[in-house]
Amino acid sequence: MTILVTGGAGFIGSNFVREWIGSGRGRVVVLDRLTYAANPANLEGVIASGLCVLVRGDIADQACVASLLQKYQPEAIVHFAAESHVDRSIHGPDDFIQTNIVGTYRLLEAVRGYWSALPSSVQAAFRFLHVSTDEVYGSLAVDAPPSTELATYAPNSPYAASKAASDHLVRAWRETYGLPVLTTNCSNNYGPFQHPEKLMPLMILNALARKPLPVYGDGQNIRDWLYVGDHCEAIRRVLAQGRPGETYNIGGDSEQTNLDVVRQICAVLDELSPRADGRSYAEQITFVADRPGHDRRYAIDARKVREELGWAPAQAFSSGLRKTVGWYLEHPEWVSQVVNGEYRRWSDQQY
Ligand code: NAD
Ligand code: TDX
Repeated sequence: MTILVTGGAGFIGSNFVREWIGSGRGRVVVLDRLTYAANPANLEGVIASGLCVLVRGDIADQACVASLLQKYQPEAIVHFAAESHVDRSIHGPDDFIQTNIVGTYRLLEAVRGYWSALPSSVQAAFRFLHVSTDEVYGSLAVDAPPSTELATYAPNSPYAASKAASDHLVRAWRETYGLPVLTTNCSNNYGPFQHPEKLMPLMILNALARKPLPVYGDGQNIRDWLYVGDHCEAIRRVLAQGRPGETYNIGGDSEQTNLDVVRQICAVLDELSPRADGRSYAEQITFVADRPGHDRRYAIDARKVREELGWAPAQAFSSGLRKTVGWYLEHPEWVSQVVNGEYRRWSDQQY
């Protein structure tokens, strides 16, 4: 089976591609614009295997996407490509509107042209899986039930609004043109290869560099955490067995305040890489100004994917966190590649 993966050189996409090829499922064509968030090194091993082709290109370039589809004839698309960082969307929404909304629209149009010309037997089996986020549902009160697939959309950041718009476009291409789409809305991912602008790697790397650990506001905002490998497994299940036109919520059943997450990271680091002075990394925790429009709580009700597709997270939060901290400790060369250049300029402006 050949699949096209957009955004496959980023965090979740590259984890997905490595696992897809590692488990012998077939060939992958990665379409990625290689923005600051991408690292082609994430795919080195799989490209060497000959089973993965990396094409540098923009999902908003409809002609480029159309020619790739003609050339490689994929049986499915898994759409990860996006601008993904909420803080960046607050400082500059343009790229978010362009990639997440216009890009998804252009991609859908290219895919619609390709799909509608396929022989009917191939057409019936074709799938377009759109990877989205729990942030589209907006902020939940601490005692509110977790969001189901029927929750009202109430995005609060430019990032969340752009992802919500892309979800609506995907839905419309099903209802209007019959494209066999699937959408997944997932909670916060963590694990290897995540860009150091995101909470967990940022805290790990700042701790080791003896920099402040900047906790926004009072640190009581709640996120639901899912190990990236569990998210990838859920996507594989939805792709194989999901019902076209349906949305599946994916969550880790692991709600934590940000402050608790940061304290747990410090505790693991204290054990695996103790400070020379014997003091705890937790001393570096610093409360800083809150993120504008900072959603208080996200929580996902993932009963549908559990009951229909038999998926459940396999990785407990405590062991997943330990594995993740260990990975960053063992991969300083990856970190230095990513932390140089564009990311460095951005983080210098921020902190
Ligand atoms: P990421 O920022 O690590 O990677 C995004 C990738 O998309 C990068 O490789 C980048 O180069 C590529 N890209 C950006 N613009 C592009 C364009 N115009 N054309 C082609 N490629 C482009 O993001 P991630 O954390 O891996 O997230 C992947 C997807 O999953 C996103 O759609 C995101 O909204 C969604 N998601 C992420 C999380 C999370 O916690 N990280 C949770 C739920 C959903
Ligand atoms: O330095 C920080 N300090 C801090 O307190 C950073 C970077 C974050 N935070 C807080 C903000 C959030 O409440 O930690 C929480 C997690 O922040 P991020 O890692 O930026 O993730 P979040 O905003 O929750 O969004 C993530 O999950 C959903 C991904 O970046 C999105 O792409 C995904 O859709």
